Amino acid sequence: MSKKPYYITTPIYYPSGNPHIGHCYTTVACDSIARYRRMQGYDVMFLTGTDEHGLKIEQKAAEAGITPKEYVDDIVLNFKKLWSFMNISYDRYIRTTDNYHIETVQKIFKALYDKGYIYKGEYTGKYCTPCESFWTESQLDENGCCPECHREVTEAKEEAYFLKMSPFAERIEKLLTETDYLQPKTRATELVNNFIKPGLEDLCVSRTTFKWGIPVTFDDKHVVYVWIDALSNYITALGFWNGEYNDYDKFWPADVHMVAKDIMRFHAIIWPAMLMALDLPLPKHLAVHGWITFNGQKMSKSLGNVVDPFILGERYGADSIRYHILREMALGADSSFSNEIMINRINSDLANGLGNLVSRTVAMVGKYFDGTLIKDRQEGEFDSELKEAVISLKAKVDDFIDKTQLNNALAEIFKVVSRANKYIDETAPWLLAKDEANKARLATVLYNLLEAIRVTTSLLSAFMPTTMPKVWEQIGCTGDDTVYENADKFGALPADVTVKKGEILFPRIDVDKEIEELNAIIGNLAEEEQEPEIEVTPLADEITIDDFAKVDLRVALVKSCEKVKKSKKLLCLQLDDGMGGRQVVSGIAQWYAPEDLIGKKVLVVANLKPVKLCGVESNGMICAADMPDGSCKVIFPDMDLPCGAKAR
Ligand code: ME8
Repeated sequence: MSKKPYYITTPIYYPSGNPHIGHCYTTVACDSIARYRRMQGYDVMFLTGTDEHGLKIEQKAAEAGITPKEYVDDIVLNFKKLWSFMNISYDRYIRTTDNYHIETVQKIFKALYDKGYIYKGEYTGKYCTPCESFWTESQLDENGCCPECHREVTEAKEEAYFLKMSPFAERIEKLLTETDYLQPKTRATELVNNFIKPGLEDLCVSRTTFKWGIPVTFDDKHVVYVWIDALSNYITALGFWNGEYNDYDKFWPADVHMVAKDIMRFHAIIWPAMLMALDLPLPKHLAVHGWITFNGQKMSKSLGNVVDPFILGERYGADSIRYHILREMALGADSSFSNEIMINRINSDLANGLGNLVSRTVAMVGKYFDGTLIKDRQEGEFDSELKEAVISLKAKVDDFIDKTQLNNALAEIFKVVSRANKYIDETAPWLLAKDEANKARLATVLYNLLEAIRVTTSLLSAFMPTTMPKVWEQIGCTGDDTVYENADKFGALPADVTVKKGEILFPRIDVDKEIEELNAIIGNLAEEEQEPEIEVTPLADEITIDDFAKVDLRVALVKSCEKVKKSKKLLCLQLDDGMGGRQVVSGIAQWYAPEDLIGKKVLVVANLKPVKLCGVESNGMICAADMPDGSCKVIFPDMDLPCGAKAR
């Protein structure tokens, strides 16, 4: 039977500077999904690459005194080196300077012109060179600068070709609001309100002010706008209108394009419009994630606050970095990067959680059975609970993979890891070992643990592909027993399995020492991360514990969130508070967009008397910390805390 095709893509990155942790997130997330789909039996095409044209690259190359191609060749090598270091299993790598891509983009541009969707006009507008984006006056930030990178924009005027957008406005609005193309769907409102409702403006799709781009074949003063060039990669890389590959019919439309929110507009509006104009099927899903931020700003090349994944990977192993960034980022929200949080997570989840589970179990099989379990069995207390958690795990992970919620998939797996560690404490094998009469029970307990390890690591192997095979070697997996088909079965390992003690999987890190060393390496980067010095406000009057007990603080999940109409400051949040839900209005709209909060857990003052703010009822208050610059930061509790949990 032929396998079902599955096509997943990362954005193609600008090689205008070396890759950083932000780029790693999308690539590692796509890689994990690609690996998971392969385990599920799909025929996967996982595409990544580099977007190598544009003014920014032309300028950087000129500064370096080399040609743009020489400049990008060098950086592309670093991207490829990083992907190999991070164990990224891409099936194809596209460079937009590849000849087949260039020729196909020229054909696409000409076809759109011939169909009457591209026409010649004149462009005047604000242009941000670092972002290569034109902005309308109303899109600029409060200082009249680029809304993305907040740098100065310049007035630009040029003869240009335009892509008609209005013929597609209605279909695009429906695509965003009535289908599940965009994930998370909550972002659709923002796009529809900001770009479609005010009237979709025609898009300027050619440039005459620089040369480093794909020439328009029928008007050689012009080069094709980088975004038309770049977006086309998703089909040119399959062989669409070129002879380089022959995979278009098999893999198009794509199952998932994954991107961060900065380039959502291009993928949610412009790319569908291009495809509609070409009469081609639309991709099935666009998964949009937030940014990895550093001191509250998007980590990016142009802001110069890059964290080097090579340095981190070499110290902790690529799998630990993969795990940390995937576990931290909730789809739709930003995730702030901190070395300290990363190290603590590696220690708690990987060293103490999974690593400890494996080493304790393998050591006990070694100590009590000389490495090979006996076949005798005796079921006992706690077994069925552990088995149930193990057997039901695969379906939960499948579901989260389908929803591209990788952090939740990992959380589910690590719940079972914790359950298994708890099972060791509950069954106390070291006590069982004291009496020969308990041999069968002891063998059963250890076998159950090995099975829990087998299943969790089978599923984890998509996320941490380097380390899991090392675990399998230790727990005596022979091959077939770790396959995905066996991940919802208990009992795949032979009853008399033989284990093999191996290296420590995730050595515990000394946090203080490590932070000190990282500070020395990353210098000012890490220093910036230190807590800002703030003028501490004087303490309020003393209260008694009884006074404090009157405040009922609860953990709640933000299920949805929107701006309160006619208010610049207020957001209205719908919370799952474990008590049937509640609506809270919060004055944090200046600092948070709704999608920064959706899916996150917050602390809410739950017994506050209801009030109406701007006519909207508020039942409680979201806890936030005051910042020295007058802004506010919401306090996000650990995602593992259950909704409704009382905080003290
Ligand atoms: O936009 N956090 O390329 P790019 C999370 N060439 N993800 C981040 C990130 C961060 N701090 N920084 C970058 C381009 N990314 C275009 C794309 S596609 C047809 C053309 C990731 O190098 C994220 O996926 O600026 C974001 O969408 C992408 O890198 C932008 O990379």
